[in-house]
Amino acid sequence: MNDNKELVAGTPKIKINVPVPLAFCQGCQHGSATRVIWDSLEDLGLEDRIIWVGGVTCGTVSAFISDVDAIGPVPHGRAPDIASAMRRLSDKETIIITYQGDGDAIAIGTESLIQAAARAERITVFMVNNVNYGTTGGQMAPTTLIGQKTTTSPTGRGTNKEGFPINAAELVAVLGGTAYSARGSLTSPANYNKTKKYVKKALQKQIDDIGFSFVEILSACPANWGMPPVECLKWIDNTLTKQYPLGEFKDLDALV
Ligand SMILES: Cc1ncc(C[n+]2csc(CCOP(=O)(O)OP(=O)(O)O)c2C)c(N)n1
Ligand code: SF4
Repeated sequence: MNDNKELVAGTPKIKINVPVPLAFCQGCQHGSATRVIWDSLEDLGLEDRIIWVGGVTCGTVSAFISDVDAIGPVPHGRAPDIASAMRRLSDKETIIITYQGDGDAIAIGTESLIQAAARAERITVFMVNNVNYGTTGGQMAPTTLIGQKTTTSPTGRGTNKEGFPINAAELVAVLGGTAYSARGSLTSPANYNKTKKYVKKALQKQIDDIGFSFVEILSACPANWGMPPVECLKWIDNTLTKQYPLGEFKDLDALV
């Protein structure tokens, strides 16, 4: 390449290398959520130093479609526990991440997530929040919006019996062991790039040995939301972000 030219695009190093079609529904954003993490790993030169712990989610498949070292699906909700054990058994050069759904991370796995953050485990948890249990047919999750219809809240989530949504990124941010917490979306190139910035910062906290890091990624689930993919993106921008605002909730250079 001519020395005066800067490479602004190219073939990704981490590629999908399975000879079978992927299992995602049309317009599902697990693919984009995976890619924003892969992009960030490549930018930081981490693709050969990572272990990807796949939680139980439609996105579990992301763990196995590239050459990135991965295990999973691990028992439902327990990815932070497995990742913590790996952290303690690995050298510092190894980067340990989990890729989880919202049901995995903040329903069945709440205890594992919160305790890993409180212990300041040097791991990075990515929680892909599509406000329902996608894999099993669109049941209500702790993240489901008030009034949102799901297969187990057919008239809309009420607050009397079903309670209130959980904002994981804000919740994790208040824990002493958390060095970084943020929430991004993937509804536009600008939002993809912002989310990528959050993902890279979260990984950097682990590289710098500062503490636990967490990124929640809002993600469309057209099949269970009953909307065409483009409507899903608008719904995320106009409705979902009212309950789940985008941005950074904690960014520490050292734990206090
Ligand atoms: C112990 C246990 N309970 C229940 C299940 C069934 N199960 C599989 S995936 C899933 C929900 C996953 O939802 P979420 O984490 O939100 O990810 P999504 O599929 O929406 O990406 C459930 C309940 C299971 N696999 N293991
Ligand atoms: S059910 Fe939802 S989360 Fe699962 S693959 Fe389909 S669109 Fe994606």
